[in-house]
Amino acid sequence: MSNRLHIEYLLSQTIDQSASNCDSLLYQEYQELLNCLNQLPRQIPSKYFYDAEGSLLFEQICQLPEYYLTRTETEILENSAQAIAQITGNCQIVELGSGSATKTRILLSAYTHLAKGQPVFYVPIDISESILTSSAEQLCQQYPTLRVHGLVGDYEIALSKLPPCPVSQRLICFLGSTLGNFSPKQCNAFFDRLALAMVRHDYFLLGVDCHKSVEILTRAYNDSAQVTAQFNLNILHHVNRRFGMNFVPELFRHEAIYNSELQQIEMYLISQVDQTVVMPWANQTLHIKAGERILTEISRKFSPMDIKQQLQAKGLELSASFSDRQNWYSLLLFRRS
Ligand code: SAH
Ligand code: AVI
Repeated sequence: MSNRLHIEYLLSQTIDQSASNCDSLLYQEYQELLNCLNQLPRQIPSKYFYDAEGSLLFEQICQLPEYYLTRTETEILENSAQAIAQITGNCQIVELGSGSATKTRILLSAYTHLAKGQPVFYVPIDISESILTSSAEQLCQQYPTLRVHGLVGDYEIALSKLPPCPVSQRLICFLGSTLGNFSPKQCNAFFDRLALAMVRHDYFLLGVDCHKSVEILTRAYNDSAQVTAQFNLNILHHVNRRFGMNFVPELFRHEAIYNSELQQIEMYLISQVDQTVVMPWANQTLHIKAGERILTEISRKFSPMDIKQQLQAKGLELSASFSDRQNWYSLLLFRRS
């Protein structure tokens, strides 16, 4: 199996606090976090949800009755994977934020079937090393013709460092409505990077959560088993460990609200007391007041037509779109012209 599985690291995995490490990605991340925490409202980038524990909690979220996104996208993929493979033909499949790649298996089954015993090339990219390596190993076992080249790191960086494409085109997948975690400005910058990474006739498969009632949306992010609350609080454990900070997660509570003006779920951690948090490498102390909120995630909801127009402006044409019966979720296939 080892010659079919290769894992590459784009991020420094060790925490080096020395001044000589100022140029490292980790130090840049620390500066970014410091800037975010000093904004109003204070923020923590949502990529820090995903340490090993956070990835497991996200897997639990995907099973929750209130979190309709995963099962709806799964249903759409089951109904459309063969058609997608037929449209694109054999491709190198690149997946941004692949996670456990559970839904991706539906696509991989369609592509391995199409390839009739020839190798299928899969490039999963994820910031969470544990989930990426375990899913890559499982996939190699499940699909004997699969060649996996995993990239551990930020998918925005990875887009400019993709391994060579051994077949005539790429299919870049971005599932799970992870796009919704970008602000409109970040989304626009991401589309620019994406278009730059693609060559003529490459494909882009995007899964997005659509507008729907506020009740359904707020329930999905405030589940009765409190798994989303644990997921949200885990971000503090992760930044403590990663950057030597001393947040006390027990002094915060989870809240998710729908902002109807911006059409997005906003997830916050609300401080229950006045407290101070030390940012050791910057020699800075944060004074967080009781009731003050830290924004940990936005989850935007979309109209497929808006996305179509935005990507058209970047040179990507809509080839096909798939939805569920209630139009709660959309799977959009684009081609670079
Ligand atoms: N695609 C899967 C997982 C979605 S959860 C699904 O649809 O179920 C979002 C995934 O993106 C997580 O696995 C997380 O670790 C990863 N992720 C989040 N921010 C990232 C970043 N900046 N770079 C790379 N991966 C990221
Ligand atoms: C990964 N991302 C698309 C999820 C979402 O729905 O925004 C993360 C999540 N946050 C809370 N629940 C799930």
